[in-house]
Amino acid sequence: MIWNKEQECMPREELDKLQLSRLKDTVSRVYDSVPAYKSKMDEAGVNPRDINNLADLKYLPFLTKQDFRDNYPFGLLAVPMRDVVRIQSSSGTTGKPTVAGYTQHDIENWAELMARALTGAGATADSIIQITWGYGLFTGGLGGHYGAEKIGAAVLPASGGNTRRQVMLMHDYGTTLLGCTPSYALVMYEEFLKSGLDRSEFKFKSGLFGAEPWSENMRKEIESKWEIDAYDVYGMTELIGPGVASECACKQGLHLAEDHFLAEIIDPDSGAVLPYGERGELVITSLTKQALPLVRYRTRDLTQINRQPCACGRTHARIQKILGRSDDMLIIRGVNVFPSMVESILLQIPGIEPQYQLVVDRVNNLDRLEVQVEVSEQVFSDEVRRLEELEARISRELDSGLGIAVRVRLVEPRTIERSEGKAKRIIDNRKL
Ligand code: DLL
Repeated sequence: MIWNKEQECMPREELDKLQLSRLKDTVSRVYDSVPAYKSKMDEAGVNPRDINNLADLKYLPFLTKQDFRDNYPFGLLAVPMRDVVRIQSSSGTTGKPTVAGYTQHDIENWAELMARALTGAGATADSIIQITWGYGLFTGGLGGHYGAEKIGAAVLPASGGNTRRQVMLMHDYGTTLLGCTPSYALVMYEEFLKSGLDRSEFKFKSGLFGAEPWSENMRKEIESKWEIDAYDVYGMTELIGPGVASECACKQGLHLAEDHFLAEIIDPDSGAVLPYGERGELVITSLTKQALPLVRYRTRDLTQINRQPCACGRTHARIQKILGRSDDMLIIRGVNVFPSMVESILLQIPGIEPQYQLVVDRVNNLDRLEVQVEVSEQVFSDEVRRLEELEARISRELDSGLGIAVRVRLVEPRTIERSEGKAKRIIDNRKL
């Protein structure tokens, strides 16, 4: 199912033309109305007239999180506050929150993009959509809400938390589609098991999950436990919120809304644009945003772009499932480790739960990675010898999969902290 065929299936040539005219407009607007962009561009010796085709984008300077900090809270806005109808912001775990502003037109585009994402995940006007991303300054809740309303579905604005009540709502109100973080979908599953309710009494068919990295094996886990189809949605506060890219029924990458965003992949160290198909950092330029246009924003998210035609008929390029953030990458004795790699290996081993944490310490000047994994109730009641065998097997598979020695610690069921939003996968004691 496709929400907006005209835009989502636009022939490539037309899309290129549309992108170029929108790019030129965006670059002129930021140059004329945002002093921070003007001074960066002047310093780099480029101006809007230098942008004559899409490849000229590479001459423009990058925008980074630091620019958001330097211009906190509203310095990057390209419209007067009287045109702003909404302000959202990120949680700001590493310093000041990142602030995003929206005009009415931006809000309408955002709803359109989330309508596309939800449609890709199977939503129709007949759906009952439970939004369990947090409502508030976080973009998940309201983004999902507006998209669901645009489709004409019935929205349950449950917001995050109170898992028991969430499961009750799902059951009693006949939720067909759930929007939340993938880790929370599993927390809800545990609660469902505890509830003693019968799966056949639920109408739950599919889920749209995002806001944190999750592996293909995590998808399988969620799909087989809940017996649903699980789809990925990507976004970030600065870009607009969720809906920048999302999966279709093929589940072979996330279609990037190319009529609204232009993507590049760069080498995170050198900043050089990488050849098509290589994996690197995603850099996004917005094409329609009014309040907070972004030119070459470094997302820190690592992925690759696929422009092969997709069987669903959409022409928009796909980004591969996000591997992780470059700043979530652990460097353990020189080897790069992402939590998503650990997750992918762990979930192939029977008897363990998709609940894990990476704990990094520095012992005698050497980094040590301990992976704590929950075992299933059944395995936990096994003999000690069996548990030791399982621990040894996990160690072996992680060692060979990651290329470094990892300590493994099996922990009791339900001991790793559950999150209602983004799961905390890393505890890095080296920084303390
Ligand atoms: O997480 C927006 C969102 C809400 C996306 C609901 C999807 C669903 P932020 O809090 O600003 O915004 O965090 C953005 O989260 O740069 C990625 O590192 C990560 N992220 C978001 N979606 C995905 C995903 C929202 N599908 C940051 N896969 C991004 C992997 C994701 N990582």
